[in-house]
Amino acid sequence: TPEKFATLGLTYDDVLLLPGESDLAPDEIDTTTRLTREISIKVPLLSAAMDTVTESRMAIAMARQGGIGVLHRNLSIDDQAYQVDLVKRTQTGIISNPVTIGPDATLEDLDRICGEYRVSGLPVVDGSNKLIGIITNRDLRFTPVAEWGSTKVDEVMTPMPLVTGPTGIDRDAATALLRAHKRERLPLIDPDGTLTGLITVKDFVKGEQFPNASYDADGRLLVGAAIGYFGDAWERATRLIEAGVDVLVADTAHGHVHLLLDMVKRLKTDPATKHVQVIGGNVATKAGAQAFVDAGADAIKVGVGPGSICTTRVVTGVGVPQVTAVYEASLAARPAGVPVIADGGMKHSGEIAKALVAGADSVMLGSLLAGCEESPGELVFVNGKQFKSYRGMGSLGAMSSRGKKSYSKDRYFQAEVTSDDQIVPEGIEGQVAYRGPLGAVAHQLIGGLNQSMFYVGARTIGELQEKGRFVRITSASLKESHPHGVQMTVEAPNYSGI
Ligand code: RVP
Repeated sequence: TPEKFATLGLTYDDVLLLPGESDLAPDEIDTTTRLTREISIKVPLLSAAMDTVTESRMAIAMARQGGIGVLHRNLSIDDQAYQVDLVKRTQTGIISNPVTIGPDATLEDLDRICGEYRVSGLPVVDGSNKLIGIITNRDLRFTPVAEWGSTKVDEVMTPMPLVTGPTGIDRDAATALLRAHKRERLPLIDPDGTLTGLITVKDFVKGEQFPNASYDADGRLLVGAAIGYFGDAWERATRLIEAGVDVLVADTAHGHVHLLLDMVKRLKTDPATKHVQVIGGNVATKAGAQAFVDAGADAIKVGVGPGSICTTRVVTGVGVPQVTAVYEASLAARPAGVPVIADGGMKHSGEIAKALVAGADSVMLGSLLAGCEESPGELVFVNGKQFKSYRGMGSLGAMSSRGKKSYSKDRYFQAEVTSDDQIVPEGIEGQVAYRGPLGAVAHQLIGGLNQSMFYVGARTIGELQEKGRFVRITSASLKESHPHGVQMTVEAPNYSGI
């Protein structure tokens, strides 16, 4: 019989990385990593599939920084597919499928669509998608708001002929045209006048501002989306694929479950779905990881209970300390060439390198990103300080049917209930300090990782994984690691004290 007690479980605070011989210059360090079997990203960070962390705004921001966002699934299939669509249409060199408006729409419609997609102007097309004009926010300015509901787009748009480019134009030619005509937008058309794309100056410039951005083969931002495995899960998966999702993420608290493994197998064999990358999870053992390797998953997500808002280990007594869990999973995943994602339990940047050395290829973050400008939810003021709400997907609030329908209960094996007292939560609801835009937060996280790599003497993530060695520490050492004996007077941008 197998032994009753597994090895001692270790987590981030139980270990430190040993410094190693290093002859690196800062610009030599490369954090590019494998997200899945087929997708690489330049920054090994994912934002969590949680309704207080990742909707389209966060996903866009994450991809621009070089990571990827995983859209949560606590919303209808339509809404989630729409979020995928928002990301896929955003900030690319050439928008191959631009949002458009018809001539009979009102300025009110225009204003709403521009707000939803965060764009400042739209090509105007007729019923057969022929370009007939262009309309921007500027055109709105000369019409009083009171008249927006009754004014039609074709009354104020700039009609054809416009400066346009041919479908398939290259970057240099497009830049030259925009420059020569001092235009901000260049619609692309076929010889018969059908709109096929749009280039905006803003996107061209942004491309330069975000040198690490994660793009698909068509130059669109990468995006992931969470799926379950009960009920309409298959429909959700196929609709997300239609909307252009790059990575489907099996989003469950316990992934070592036959129904889910069967779903991954089906996704990876069905001709309609097998081109999309599928991340399986969550697991915390070698056997769990092996099951996903066997099912054909393109990456495996690890973490049972480490999350900051998670009470699974307390409520159920089940879990594996995260460093051990990642290490164990990697024992099955690494030989099969399947990347590992360490999900949950990160409090500071230092844990990213620890996770990678333990065997992960990237990490998923919840609490560290929930305080960003781009996460869903309003800012709240408490005693003059700014916070944003952050809750577990297994919390009462997220699983409750009060107010909005909960779509993600099956993450925690909870059936439909008629009242909230039938729910057994595995997470809590809370708030985290407001941290400003993701750009600044990511800068600290990536900067911290770069420093880790310098200390270890690793030029690449592969070298970090190979060279990195741990020293196990005591609780006295942990105290020594944190600032001690000093009252902090200034808040550091990368240190929370907890
Ligand atoms: P953290 O980064 O420590 O805040 O953890 C985020 C992770 O916690 C998520 O990616 C998810 O795996 C897990 N989670 C989300 N909800 C809950 C819960 O309610 N227990 N746990």
